[in-house]
Amino acid sequence: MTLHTESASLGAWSSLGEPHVVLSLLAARPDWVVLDAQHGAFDGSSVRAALLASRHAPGRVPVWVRTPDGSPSTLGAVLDMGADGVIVPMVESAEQARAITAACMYPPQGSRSFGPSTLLSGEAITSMADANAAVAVSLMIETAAALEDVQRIAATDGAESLFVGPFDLAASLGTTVDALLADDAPDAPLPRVVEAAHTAGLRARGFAGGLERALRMRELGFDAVAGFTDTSLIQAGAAAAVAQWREA
Ligand code: 3PY
Ligand code: MG
Repeated sequence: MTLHTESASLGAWSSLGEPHVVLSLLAARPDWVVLDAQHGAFDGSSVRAALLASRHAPGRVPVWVRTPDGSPSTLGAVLDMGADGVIVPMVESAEQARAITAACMYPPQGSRSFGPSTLLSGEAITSMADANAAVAVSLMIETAAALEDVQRIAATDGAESLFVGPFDLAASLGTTVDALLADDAPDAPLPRVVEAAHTAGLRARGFAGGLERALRMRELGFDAVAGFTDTSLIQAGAAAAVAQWREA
């Protein structure tokens, strides 16, 4: 069964915490890029530097941040730095999801505190409503509890997408990523998340971290997949060079 449309987008995932690496990824013109501040090396200063650098890259694409948590202070700080979107890990309930989107939106939609520091990046906030409309909030579904509540989580006002973390989800369900990806029964975990997102009018996004898994996720109906990471590209390139040297 092939559900994907040609419009499914491909994202790059950066863990290394280095603006130059982000610019190298952007040079390949992916559809979007994620800076990983949960498990990657990005901290406040490297997120700020990478966001500023990426604004001046040719062919600007959205740059998102996967935050370490969903606290209002973390989300507000990253959005003030000019992130186009946030990917929030370990969302397990609709209540948690509502608190996250509220923290990302200025009143009346939410309770984000106003900080005009995106002026530093040369982009003034024209109005709070425009700023709210420009922010994309993606809620990570990566535990058995999140899967149980996935329809209510998807119905959260202000969410742009659900974002599957297959590695944590497989661990939480006591299975493997390969088994998760192989299962396309309508009530299987990944089709359930895709269906819940689409029914609520959200995008289904996810982490693949490799092209083969990314293509499979596209087949399963995902609209947007992070298909490669800076670390895996370096590891693959280094391994190929070493192998070529030893075989020659
Ligand atoms: C997961 O697969 O759990 C992720 O969070 C990907 O980074
Ligand atoms: Mg995870």
